Order: sequence, then structure tokens, then C-alpha cells
Amino acid sequence: MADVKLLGTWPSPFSYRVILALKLKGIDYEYIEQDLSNKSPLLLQSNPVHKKIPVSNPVHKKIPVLIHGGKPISESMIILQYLDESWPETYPLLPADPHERALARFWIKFAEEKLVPAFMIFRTSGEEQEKAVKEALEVMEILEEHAFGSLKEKEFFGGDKVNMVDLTYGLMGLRIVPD
Ligand SMILES: N[C@@H](CCC(=O)N[C@@H](CS)C(=O)NCC(=O)O)C(=O)O
Repeated sequence: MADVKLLGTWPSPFSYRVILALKLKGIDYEYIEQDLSNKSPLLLQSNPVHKKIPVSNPVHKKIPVLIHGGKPISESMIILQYLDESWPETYPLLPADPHERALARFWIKFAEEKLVPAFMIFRTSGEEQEKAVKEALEVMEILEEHAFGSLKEKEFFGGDKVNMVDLTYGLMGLRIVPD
């Protein structure tokens, strides 16, 4: 039996952050697809926060959950950091240089605080939606300048190799692709 299990759902960008990180690091894992309309006992017992928090503040949700050696870890970005700390000898998900690391953490925080809430445009209507659209456009302008602008100097937003910054942002596009 695999020592690493991932509870996730298609097409959650948060699950796919972890899947890509596991693949980049070459870690063998067992993927266990979850039905969010009928949560499995394994999922409910693995995530300590069962209560649904409003979508405007999507801090603790149910998936993804990584279970390593029987111990569960929730929250995609915390899982990515855990993977990097637990498998330091494999593909690094953060840059080695302290300044570049700090920049990577800054953009990861920006995504969690500004980009994820920007998706409220799909869950609101009327005046509330207009406000959400205005805020989302401001976030996109900042990203256009800093993410795409930075590609003149490096291969990816996170640096010359795909790293945690790219995993944070890359899959958010899934949310805006029509079904
Ligand atoms: N901040 C969380 C967000 C995870 C999240 O939003 N998961 C959603 C699926 S995409 C979920 O589990 N929803 C279940 C529910 O709302 O009951 C992370 O990065 O892991």
C-alpha cells in the first residue's frame, strides 16, 4: 500500500496543485477521488475542519488532503510546503536563494488573498458582481504586469524552473475554462 495518499476531486485546481507537486518531486502516491456531495468517512475524519466556511473566505475546505504515513495534512499550499520539507532531496518547489524565496512566498500569499476571492465574479450577481468584477480586473492587471512582465527575464513566473508560484497560479485557469 502506498505510504502517500491524496484525497482530491476533478477538476479542483487545489487538488491539481498537489498532484503536479507530487509528480515534479517524483513521489509515488495513491490518488483517491472524492465525491464532495457525499463525503467519505476517510475524508471527514482526515480533515479537522468539517464546517463549511463561506466561499468569500475559502480557507479550510475538505479537499485536497494528503495522508502521509497515516497522518493527514490539509490546505494545498501547506501540503506543498510539507512535501518540500519532507522530500528535500527531490525537485525543489521553492528557490534556494532567500530573497527569491521571499518573493515566491509573497506571490503565493497574493494568490491566496486576492486571486482566489476574485472568482466571486462567478458566484455573485447585480451590484455585488459589479464590485467583484472591478476588483478581479485590478488583480488581473497586477498579475499581467508582474507575472507576464517577469517572463522577459525568466522562463516562468516563479523563476527559470516551474516552482510553487507556478503551481499556485497555473491551475486557476481551469476555473475560467468553460465546461
Ligand atoms: N484553500 C483550500 C481550498 C480547497 C477547496 O476550496 N476545496 C473545495 C473543492 S475545489 C472543497 O473541498 N469543497 C468542499 C465543500 O465546500 O464542502 C486549499 O487550498 O486547499
